[in-house]
Amino acid sequence: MAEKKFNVAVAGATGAVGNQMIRCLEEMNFPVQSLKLLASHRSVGRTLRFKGELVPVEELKEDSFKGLDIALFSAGGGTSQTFAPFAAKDGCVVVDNSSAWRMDPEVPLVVPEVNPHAIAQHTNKGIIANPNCSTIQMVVALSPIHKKYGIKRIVVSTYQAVSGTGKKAIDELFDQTRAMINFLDYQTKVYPHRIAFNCLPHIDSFLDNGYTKEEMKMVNETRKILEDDTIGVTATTVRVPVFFGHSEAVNVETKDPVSASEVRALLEEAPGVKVMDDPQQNLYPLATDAAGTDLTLVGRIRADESISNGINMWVVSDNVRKGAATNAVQIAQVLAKEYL
Ligand code: NAP
Ligand code: 3JN
Repeated sequence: MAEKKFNVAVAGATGAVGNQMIRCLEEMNFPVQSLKLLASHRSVGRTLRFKGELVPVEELKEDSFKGLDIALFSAGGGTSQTFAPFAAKDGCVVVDNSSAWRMDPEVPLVVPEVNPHAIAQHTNKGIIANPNCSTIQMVVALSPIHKKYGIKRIVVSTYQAVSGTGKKAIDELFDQTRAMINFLDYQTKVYPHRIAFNCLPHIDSFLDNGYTKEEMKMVNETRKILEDDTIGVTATTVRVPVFFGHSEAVNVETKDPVSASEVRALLEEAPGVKVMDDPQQNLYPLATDAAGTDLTLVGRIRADESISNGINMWVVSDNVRKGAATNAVQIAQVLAKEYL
């Protein structure tokens, strides 16, 4: 029987994530019947390439989704909040990359390696949420440990690349770096401080509890995806002058005892994970190893000697690929194969 094909839209197609979504649909050979590219009115007149063809960018409108099966959204939370319901009303299932729907109890929040079964709940609102990039790579590495040993508490610090903030931030790091090494004045437009040769302990806006929204996304999304509200999670999220690839220092306390070698063996077999852990040979994951790949790289696995059941590890992934576009297309693959 011929493979079923789907009418697909990418909303936010001209952005850093949307562009990568188009590349992922192509690379992952998603069965696309037709592709509609949507962005703001500013991008009308532009074309983007898909499978060798130039596709025009259209303005995202309420009636953009008629006759479509799946829409991948990455045009910001406000845009998703407004337009995802119009897509769903027209029978087009939305895979949304923003935070707009993630914590809605009726909307599944999915990492295919961890909780693919949740995709069945797409029928509730016609929307499936893609988690935050920092959450995705962490739960890919921690879910096998949680399933086998039970996780009591997670303490995470992130080192996040500027591509997480989009196209303008990539340009800002580039421009500031070039200006500084040439002893020229630099401009600060995207971040509140210089990002070149600096680390900013500030991602997204600050909340009343002293944490940033990014930090609280990691807390709440991790519990929802691992389906366990008893897990204690605390996060410090930091922007670093790296273009692609988020790194994370993750400390976990498990319910049952587990050794570093048991964690290493478990992660060697885990879906979507590559263990790179031979410190004597200077082997540990780097952002430059992750960039351009779809794997979550784990290394520096060692016992936390300050507590009984503690493990430390270093977790790295490409934030624009597995942290956003690849995860969204993987969700769409399961949706298309098993539910549509
Ligand atoms: P970006 O490079 O700035 O691109 C933004 C995209 O949204 C562009 O295509 C832009 O179109 C479009 N857009 C903005 N306002 C719009 C409107 N009113 N109607 C239609 N399209 C509109 O940003 P990005 O890095 O790709 O991120 C986009 C969104 O993806 C973020 O806001 C966030 O919600 C989500 N995201 C998620 C993760 C994650 O962790 N999973 C990571 C990064 C981003 P124009 O070019 O026409 O302006
Ligand atoms: O900063 C990063 O590294 C990830 C950024 C994610 C992001 C950026 C703007 C808006 C998000 C997100 O996915 O949580 C959002 C948002 O939709 O809230």
